[in-house]
Amino acid sequence: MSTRRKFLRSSVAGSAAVLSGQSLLAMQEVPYPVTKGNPIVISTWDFGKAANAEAWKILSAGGRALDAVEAGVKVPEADESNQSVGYGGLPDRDGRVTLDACIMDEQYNCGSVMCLEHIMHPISVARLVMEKTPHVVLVGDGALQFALANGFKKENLLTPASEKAWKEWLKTSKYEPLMNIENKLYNKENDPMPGGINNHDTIGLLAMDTNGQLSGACTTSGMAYKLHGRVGDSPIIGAGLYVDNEVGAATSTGVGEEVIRIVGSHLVVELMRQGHKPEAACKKAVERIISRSPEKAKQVQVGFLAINKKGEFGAYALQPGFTYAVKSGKEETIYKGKSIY
Ligand code: SD4
Repeated sequence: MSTRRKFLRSSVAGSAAVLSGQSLLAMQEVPYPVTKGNPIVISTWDFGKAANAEAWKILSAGGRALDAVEAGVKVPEADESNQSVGYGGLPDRDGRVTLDACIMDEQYNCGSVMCLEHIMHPISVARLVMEKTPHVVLVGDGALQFALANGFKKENLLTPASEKAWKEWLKTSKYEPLMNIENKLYNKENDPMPGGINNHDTIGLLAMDTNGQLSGACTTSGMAYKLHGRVGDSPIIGAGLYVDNEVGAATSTGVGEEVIRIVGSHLVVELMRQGHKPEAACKKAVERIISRSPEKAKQVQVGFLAINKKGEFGAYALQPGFTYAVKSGKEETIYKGKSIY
């Protein structure tokens, strides 16, 4: 199209926008052009690298972002050395491994399971909730019953290493979630929760496929040694994960209670809708946590990770120590997230 014709088209669209609400909506798409043909996957923490690699197999073959995010997070779910997600996850204070996961696609469909026991891949159960039921969330026994009815195998997810860590913790039963804070608040010698809590991470993974479609997944064993039945932000749509295919997607990690209070991931997406770049949107969400819980915010870790429709990404955390992994046609990188403190 000639420059002149392009100019005419945009000025017609511009004047129409003043007149009609519908055109105004169309105009809103301008800051978020779809980057077709440039798939990308981003995920929380260093171990996101292996998850990204799995997701990338699907994305680079032209597959759907939804399939990529599910395949990606299944890697840490099945990794017994990862004590914060799926199999091998640290148990609650009663010694039970209870898992939380959710998934969201490019059409605002979403599914979630909370406090699910005995199932290696809660993310796949969450996807089935989304695709095969009229519901969004299944919890506890109901989620397990649904999983078993759909062919999932009942397994023991408590590994000897996690059981040992839990028994060690039982000696003091002290619950102080100072997660992944890479500063004076934490050192191994005075670890209040020995046995892995300070390496306790959730995986939130966001992907854009070759068609420019976004999806996300988030899965965790939650806070180690939590009260039985406690659910964090991770499986809560809007808190631990949100995908708005018009604007972008966001996910979170850290102390879920603080994220739930501000509906963090949805907030990040709405801030991107208002024009903020992903990193700035994540920073503003972190600042919101500080403004809501100023004292608590100094003690705990929360990190947000986001991507917009241009494929731009960014992150921000309360404390130093938050990392995230990125894989695209251009790079395979682990970034250090910036932090307020
Ligand atoms: C939760 N947000 O259950 C999760 C835990 C987590 O890094 O992300 N840990 O609150």
